[in-house]
Amino acid sequence: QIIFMTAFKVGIIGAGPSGLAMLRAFESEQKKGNPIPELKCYEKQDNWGGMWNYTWRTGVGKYGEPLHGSMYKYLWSNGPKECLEFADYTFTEHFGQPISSYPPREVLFDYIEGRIKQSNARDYIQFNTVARWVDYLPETKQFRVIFDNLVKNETFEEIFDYLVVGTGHFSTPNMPYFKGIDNFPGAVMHAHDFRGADQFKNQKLLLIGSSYSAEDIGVQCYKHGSAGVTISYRSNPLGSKWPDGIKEKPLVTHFEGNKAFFKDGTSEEFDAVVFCTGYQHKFPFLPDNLRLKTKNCLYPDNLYKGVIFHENEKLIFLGMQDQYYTFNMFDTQAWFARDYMLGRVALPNGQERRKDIDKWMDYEKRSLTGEEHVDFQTDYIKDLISYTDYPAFDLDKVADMFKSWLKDKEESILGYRDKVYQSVMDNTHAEKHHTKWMKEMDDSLERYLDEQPADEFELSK
Ligand code: FAD
Ligand code: NA7
Repeated sequence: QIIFMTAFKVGIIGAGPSGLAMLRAFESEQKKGNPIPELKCYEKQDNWGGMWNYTWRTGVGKYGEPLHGSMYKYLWSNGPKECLEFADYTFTEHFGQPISSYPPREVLFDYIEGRIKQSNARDYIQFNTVARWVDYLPETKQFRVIFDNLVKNETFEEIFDYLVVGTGHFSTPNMPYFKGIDNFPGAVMHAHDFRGADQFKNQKLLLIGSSYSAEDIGVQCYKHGSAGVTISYRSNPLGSKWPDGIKEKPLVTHFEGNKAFFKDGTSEEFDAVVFCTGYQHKFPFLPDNLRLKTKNCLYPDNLYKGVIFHENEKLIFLGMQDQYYTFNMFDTQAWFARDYMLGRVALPNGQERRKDIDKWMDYEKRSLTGEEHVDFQTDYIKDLISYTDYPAFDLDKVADMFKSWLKDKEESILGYRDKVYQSVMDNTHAEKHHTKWMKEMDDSLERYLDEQPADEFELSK
């Protein structure tokens, strides 16, 4: 087979779901017999999958690099899988049978890997290689990127015409200071370093923050036997119907020894503190003028269509938004970026791009509730899809599923993962998991695909 290359070179940093979506987008073009550019992808971990590639390590990796992973043992999808399903590779195609709507991490990793393994994408990826620094060369309109091959301990550089950054933004902790925390006698960590609930068994736990990490770490620790969980919020409580053993309090004001004091004047003793205070968008390899500067939101400033950097249109960012949609949103972004690089999507002038960005940012400002946020991201994806040939799917139905998911969580924060949904990609009805989520203590792929309920499984061991 003759593979035609267009005469330009694309560098991709990161082989998580976003970077892999970029490779897949080009691959689907190549399969049609169309020319694609020369591609190179660099990944600092020793495998693909990004966040879904679990690591037991904390702090730094084997080669002394800041560790990327923030996922933990017993992590189960916190949204229905039907909302993140790839349009060109369904769960049923991968597993050959219906599975439940909230699979554990290893199962989702297997699914991500299943799609990419069908292609020769691995040949384009250099693992254990970290992007150190990027320079833009205005004379040639190219990027010079300096990398370190961590295994060989060697530095090298590459030149690219387009640079795609897919390095994620849930890795570098945002870690505020609270007076007295310096002398707290127990464990103090950020959610990024949380590797599972086991170590907090029989402990009284304080979680600071009131978003996804606090909600899930709180519920996980409750499930796996913590003595009590208190969630401390800055703006709004999560407001779930908590079981005895989980409660919410306003923000911590300070600590004295193992005692935390709260804004409502109460105080309580704790064994451990986990900061669930979110993450920073961090790009230590990008110079100031190429760096995306944003907090976690649905439409970061300076990204045309959420992907093309406003100050330099040869720089592309994928997956930088806060996420309701995940894998299929990264796909639609990658397909858009591909068609833009191939010259099929015309880029409006700077003023028009600014106007478009402002329009979306205004829309985000007007979106206040969870349901409105879902509608926002649905409309964003609809807009992106309209430019490309990414397989169309019923986004309104996916939005409805997200809204039901929000209600399911409201009704039962411990039981929402037992609900099942229907795929909009191939109409498969998910099957209820053999064991209720609260009783399922084993999150392995092997156990997940086993047919027996928890009690029988225990007996057969
Ligand atoms: P990442 O998955 O973060 O991948 C980025 C990749 O870039 C990594 O492999 C990293 O090693 C690499 N990289 C970074 N810097 C460099 C560098 N300088 N040089 C080379 N490589 C580099 N989403 C869901 O859909 N469902 C969930 O249930 C869910 N749960 C989550 C739970 C947690 C605790 C976290 C943190 C996230 C969760 N997410 C969930 C969101 C998750 O981030 C996305 O699903 C997805 O992994 C984002 O893909 P990405 O490729 O953009 O980023
Ligand atoms: P998020 O969703 O960005 O939320 C961060 C939370 O941290 C949010 O509740 C913030 O409160 C809170 N925060 C931030 N700074 C502070 C300070 N200084 N004091 C108290 N509270 C603070 O991050 P998550 O980690 O929960 O979720 C990220 C992803 O990980 C997500 O996709 C999941 O699937 C997993 P605020 O509400 O702004 O007052």
